[in-house]
Amino acid sequence: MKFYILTLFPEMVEDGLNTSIIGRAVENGLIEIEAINIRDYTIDKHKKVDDYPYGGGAGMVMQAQPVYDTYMSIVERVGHKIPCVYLTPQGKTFNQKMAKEYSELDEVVLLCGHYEGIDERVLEEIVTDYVSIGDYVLTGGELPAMIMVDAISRLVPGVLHNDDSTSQESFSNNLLEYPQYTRPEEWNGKKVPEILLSGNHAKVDEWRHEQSVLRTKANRPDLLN
Ligand code: 6GU
Repeated sequence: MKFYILTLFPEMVEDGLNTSIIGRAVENGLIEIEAINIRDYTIDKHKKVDDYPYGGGAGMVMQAQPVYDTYMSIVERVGHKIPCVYLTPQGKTFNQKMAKEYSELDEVVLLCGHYEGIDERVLEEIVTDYVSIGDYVLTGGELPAMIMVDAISRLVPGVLHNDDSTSQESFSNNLLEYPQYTRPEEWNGKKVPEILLSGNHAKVDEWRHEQSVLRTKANRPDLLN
């Protein structure tokens, strides 16, 4: 799967995604991440990419031309249009189901806005999906784009060594995950729950499911119908 990230801060995205599991997935060729600087496509002689909002108001708005030309440079290079996600607090809230759906695409463009947003006319031309990562406001779409890349990439086959580890995890069955323990058996006066040492897999599964339900009731009752 290939991610094209359109941003004014490509190094932020590159630096944030070159580590750990995602960095290894890139090295192994399972995913590809190309951060493209929108400023490289402005035709303004001072490399300007934003201007004052028509109608007045605070802040600056990113202009249509550089954003459009950045997206079209990809379309021309690959020879076809690619789904384009605009990261915005006004979008649909990102969740595990959406991550799974995006992980089945071959290519996606993630468009990161900054300042007070992007000229609506170019959004109408190129954007296919509007996505938010939650009900709070960030200074730009870069962190949300990185979050999407992480959540999507780990569902691409081969990225996690244990392909089964995503089917049991939080949200995939509308339950939060059960607690985990590792050695030592006793730490700080606290013992690992006895059942986990029993070797009885049916009992362990039953206990874990109970714990998942208890956690979900306590922390995320909205997930239980
Ligand atoms: Cl996608 N962008 C910005 N700027 N703020 C956000 C967001 C996105 N999602 C939640 N807050």
